[in-house]
Amino acid sequence: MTALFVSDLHIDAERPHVLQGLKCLVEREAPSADALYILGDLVEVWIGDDDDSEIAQAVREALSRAARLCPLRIMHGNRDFLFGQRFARDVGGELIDDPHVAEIDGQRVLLTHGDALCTADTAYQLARRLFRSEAWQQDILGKSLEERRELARQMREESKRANANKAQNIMDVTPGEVVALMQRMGCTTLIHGHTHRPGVSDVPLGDTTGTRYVLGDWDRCGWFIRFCGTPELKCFPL
Ligand SMILES: [Mn+2]
Repeated sequence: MTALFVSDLHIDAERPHVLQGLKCLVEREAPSADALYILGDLVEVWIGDDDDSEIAQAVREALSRAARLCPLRIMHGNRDFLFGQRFARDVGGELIDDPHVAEIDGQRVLLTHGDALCTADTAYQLARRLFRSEAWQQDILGKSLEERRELARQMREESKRANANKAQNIMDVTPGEVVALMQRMGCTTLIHGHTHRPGVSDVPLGDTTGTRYVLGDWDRCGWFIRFCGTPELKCFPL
C-alpha cells in the first residue's frame, strides 16, 4: 500500500504556483497511491463551502481530480476549519477527525494537523477552542460571503500581529504533548504539519522509540510524505 501525505499548502489567489504544484504532485503520485491525506491548512483561509470565488472553485477542481485518482481524506487545519460536509461531497473526499489513526501496511499511523500540540501558546489554544466550537462556526456561517471575507482578512492581520511577538519555541509543539498523544493513541509513528519545521525525529516512548515526521509548508518547494513500507519525507521545487 502507498499513502501520500501533504499539509500546509496555504493555497491562495496570490500564489498560483502552489496550486499548480499540487496539481503536478497529484498527476505524478496519485495514480499509484491508495490514499491521499491532506493534514490541514490546504488553503490560506476557507470562509465556507458556499464560497463562489475563483480560487475556491480552482481548489475544488484540483481536489476532485485527485479524488478520481485515489481516495482522498481531508483533515482540518487552523486555516480551513470551516471545510464542511458539502465541500467533502463536492470534491468526492472524506473529512477525517483530528487526531486520526490510519492503518497503513498493518501499522497504526497517527495523524494530526499539529496545532493542538502547541500547548505553550495558551492564547492560541483559547482561540482554537472558540473557532472549533459549533456555536461560533454557525454564527460565522450565518453571515454573508462579503462579511466573512472581511472577517477573515481581519483575523489574518490579528494572527500576524500576535505571532510576531511570540518566541519561536512557543509556536512549536510541546515535546511532552507529543509523547502523551502517541501513548494515548497507541502509535509509534506520528505525521503532522502546522509548525513549518519539516523533519524527522525520534520520540522516546518508555521502552520503545517512536518517530515523528513533520511536513513542511509549501512555498519555494512542496513537501510530501510517501508511505510505502516506511514514510519518506520528500520535497520538490515549485
Ligand atoms: Mn496550521
